[in-house]
Formats: sequence, C-alpha cells, structure tokens
Amino acid sequence: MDDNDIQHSEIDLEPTSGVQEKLVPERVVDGLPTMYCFETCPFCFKVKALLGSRGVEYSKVEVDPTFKTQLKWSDWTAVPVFVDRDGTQVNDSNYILHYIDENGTNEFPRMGEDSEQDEWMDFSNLILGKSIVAVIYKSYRTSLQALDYVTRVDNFSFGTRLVNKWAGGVIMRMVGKSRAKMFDLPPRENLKFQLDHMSGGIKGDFFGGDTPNGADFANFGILRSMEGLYGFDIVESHASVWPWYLRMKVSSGI
Ligand SMILES: N[C@@H](CCC(=O)N[C@@H](CS)C(=O)NCC(=O)O)C(=O)O
Repeated sequence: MDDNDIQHSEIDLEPTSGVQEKLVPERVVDGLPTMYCFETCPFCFKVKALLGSRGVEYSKVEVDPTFKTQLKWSDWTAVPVFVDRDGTQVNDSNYILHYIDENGTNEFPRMGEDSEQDEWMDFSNLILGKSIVAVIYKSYRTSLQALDYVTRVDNFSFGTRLVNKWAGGVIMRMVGKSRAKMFDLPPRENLKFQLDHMSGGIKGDFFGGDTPNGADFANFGILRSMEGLYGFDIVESHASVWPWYLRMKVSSGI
C-alpha cells in the first residue's frame, strides 16, 4: 500500500454523477432495469421518456419524497437512480440518458461531442426544472395539489402518505419560493419567457433535427412532469413548444 492508497481509503468520497464502479445487483427488481424515482419528479420523467421511446421494459421503485426510505442503500440521495439488469448503478438524469442511449440504439451524441445538445441538456436542469418548480409550488394550495399523488402510492404506509402530503407541501412551497427568487420575472411569466428561449433550440421537429436527441428527452421530461398540475396551461398555449411537446409525447409514448 503506498501513500495514495492510504489517503484514498481514508477520505470519505463524495457521491458522484454517472456510472458507479460498485455493482448493486441486489437492487435490480424482477430482473429488469430498475428506476428509483418519485412519481412527479421532473428529472425522472426524462428517463421515463427515453425508456418509453426505446420500448425498454423496466421496473419502477417509488421512493417516498420525505424520508427516501427506499434509497437508503445509495450514497447518491437524489432521484432518479438507475440500476441496469447487471447491477450497474447510474446517478443523475442527464448521465442516465446518455448511459441508456449508449447501451441501446446509440442515437444521439455523447457528452462533449455536441455543444448545443450539452447546453440544452444543462438548461433542462439549471433553468427549466427550476422554472417549473417555481410555478407548480407557487402557493400552498398548488403545492398540496402536486403532492396529493402520495396518498395513492401503494407501497407507502398510511402515516408516510400523510406526512409526505402535508410536510411535503410545506417544504415544497419553501423550495418554490427559493426557486422563484432565482429569476427576475414572476413564476408564470418566467416560464413563458424560458419556453420562448427554448423554442430557439428546436431545429425542425426536434432539438436533434429529424429525430429527438438528449436535449429533447431532457426538456420534454421536465415539462411532462407538469401535466395535470398548476401552470401546465402555459405549455399548452405556447405556439411552438406545444407542437414539439406533442411530437415528443408520440415519440416517447408517455
Ligand atoms: N441533477 C439531478 C437532480 C435530481 C433531483 O434534484 N431530484 C430531486 C427530486 S425532483 C430529489 O431527489 N431531491 C431530493 C434530494 O436531492 O435529496 C438529476 O438531474 O438527476
């Protein structure tokens, strides 16, 4: 053992994005690729969209958003976490999109190969994800509406459902407020502004041109998570984003 080995074993490594070295085959459910997610999580919808588009059958583990009991085994504590059939763990939605594409039909450029795709994939996390959160959790009423789904999740106990809905509603209202502070415009106007900006990246039918690339799945997934929730009318009434959204809905089947 040299000094480097000693230092390495003594440092608590931060959890990292991307493919993990350690396999976790015990986390695979029913022998299928498995996604650990929250029902309404925008980042999880990105992955659902790509899996849907490629026709991949997968298992879903619903993680309770307050205690994250079902994800206690992982150092990476945010959803989505993807575990492939062989136990390969991949963290962070954009990395998961690349992993699934690369290990499947390999249809879009990898990170670093297409700067526009990279920028729009970053936009989905840094801007669009935060913009929709500011709208969905604009008031206590809209926050509770968004969290009502937890009362219908089969694998949660009665207590877990109640705490997640009511404590979750209060927490997410606070998150919504802090996201709103990131932008100059009020939440609804900001989302409209971001959609206008985003439509500049759609080249023809998709960000990817004739076929969807990583930027399409990333941004569609974020907006798809809003369907049925407060503020989705902003997406529905957008002249160029809405037709693209409908094309992505057909392509992904979700
Ligand atoms: N950069 C991550 C962000 C994921 C994320 O923030 N997920 C939220 C749910 S929507 C979460 O798990 N939050 C709980 C936490 O971070 O502990 C990704 O793209 O996957």
